Amino acid sequence: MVTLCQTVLPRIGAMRAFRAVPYAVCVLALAGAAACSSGSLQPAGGGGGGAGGVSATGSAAGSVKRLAVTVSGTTVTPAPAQVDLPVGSTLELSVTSDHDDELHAHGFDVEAQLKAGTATTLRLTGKEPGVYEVETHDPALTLLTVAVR
Ligand SMILES: [Cu+2]
Repeated sequence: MVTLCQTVLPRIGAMRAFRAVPYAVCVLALAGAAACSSGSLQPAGGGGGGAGGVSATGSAAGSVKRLAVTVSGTTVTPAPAQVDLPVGSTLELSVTSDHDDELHAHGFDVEAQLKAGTATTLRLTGKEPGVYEVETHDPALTLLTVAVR
């Protein structure tokens, strides 16, 4: 019996661990969906990198970065990524959607109405260090995250 226990128990343990994985993914997804009211969150996938298409003028604090994002249905172009923004610098974000929507920059407390086909520009100046989401509400999409450092 001792041999049986020794061989069976680890297998059960392994199965439980395996079954726990979809749960963990689900909880993360829920946490992401609820992020709207939380104000800030940790970056999803490691630091570094900026969104494709970000251009910067000047250097470090006081500079202006520009980023144009297009929303088509539920597709965000360029794909959502993290943009680093030094404290005191400004991100000039231009968003064009194919439908009316609400644009919300967490942490900056900036909201704007998106009109289908018309570019809306937000100027986000980094003040409090943190990682903030910029999203739409209808449907709820994350356009990018801004890491103020
Ligand atoms: Cu929001």
